[in-house]
Amino acid sequence: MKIVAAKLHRVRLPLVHEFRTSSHGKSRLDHILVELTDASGAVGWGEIASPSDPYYAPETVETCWHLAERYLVPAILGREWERPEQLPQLWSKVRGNQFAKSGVDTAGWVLWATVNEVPLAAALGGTRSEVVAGVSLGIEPTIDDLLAEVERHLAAGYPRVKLKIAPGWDVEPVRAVRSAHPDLDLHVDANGIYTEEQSHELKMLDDFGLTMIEQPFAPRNLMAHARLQRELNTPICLDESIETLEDLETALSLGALRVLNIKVSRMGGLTAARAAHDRAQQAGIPVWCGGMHEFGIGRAANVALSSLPGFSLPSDVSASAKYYAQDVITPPVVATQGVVQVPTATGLGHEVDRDFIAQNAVATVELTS
Ligand code: OSB
Ligand code: MG
Repeated sequence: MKIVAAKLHRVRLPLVHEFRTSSHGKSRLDHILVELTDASGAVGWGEIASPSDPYYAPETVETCWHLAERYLVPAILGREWERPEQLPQLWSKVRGNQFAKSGVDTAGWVLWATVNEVPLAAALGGTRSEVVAGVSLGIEPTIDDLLAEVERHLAAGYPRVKLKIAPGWDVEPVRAVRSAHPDLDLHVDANGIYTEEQSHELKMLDDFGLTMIEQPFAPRNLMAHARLQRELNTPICLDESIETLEDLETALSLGALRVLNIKVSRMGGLTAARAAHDRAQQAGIPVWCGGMHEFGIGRAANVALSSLPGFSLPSDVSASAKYYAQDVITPPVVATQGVVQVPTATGLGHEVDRDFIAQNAVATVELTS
């Protein structure tokens, strides 16, 4: 197979509900859609779902555009390849920049699945025909607003709720949600904002029967996570800390996690995300698929990944409608009682809406070999 042309589309969409984490808030997103075309004219789409600010990871939309245009796409244009796992090898000299790599890697997988006429999930080795979706709820202005958001998503049938926490917004909101919903599969995500000196509040959360506490400390501080895990019954889940398979290996040997959030974006693509799944499964660590408010293309890739057997916990693959009034794919991702069907159509499994992309694109570039 040979990719002969590539386009990058920077597409801007408003979020239907503003989202706030311990590090940032956002009401609209710019994601970069990657369109790869091979010599036969077949097309594969991927999505670079980087936030605009470097507060979750070091990348921004601008750095991703630069990396994709200048390094990643040029590394693969005109090169012969057989399997999508080979694409990351073609840009192996490029360090870091996982979000940028992820969009190009995913487009390669979708292209491969399209040409070989298999669904993306099957191409990855997925075994589930449906995946369970949870919702991730941001920090709300008041506890009443949060309770209303929880209520709204439980009414839609989502079986798991994750709450963003930060110092000053932790024990009280968790207590309120837990009192209202004693049996709910509930977990919290701190996005790395706590210091080890603030462990007291995290230890208080141990009494609420949470499924996990996600990323309490700074990403590189694996030692602090290992120390806290020894003092908690609640499993610690790592997100930002795990960008590579080597990170996962280190965290496993330190005992810094009992659950792993696998994000396609953060791992640098489907190739590495699947390898992380395989390694976690071997280590007996349950995994789930995290999200970055993806548009439909990245969201469909997350659904396909979540069909792998080790994804035993609900994933952040809620319906497109939780985020966007209209999506870049048709049909959009739909959840029925919190369950998303894994598409059986070949390739991405959804049509890509080129008109809608063109209407909402704020920049486009074409690259050829
Ligand atoms: O930590 O999972 C996170 C969104 C932006 C930055 C970080 C995170 C998130 C989410 C969103 O939790 C999950 C989703 O796509 O619904
Ligand atoms: Mg997280």
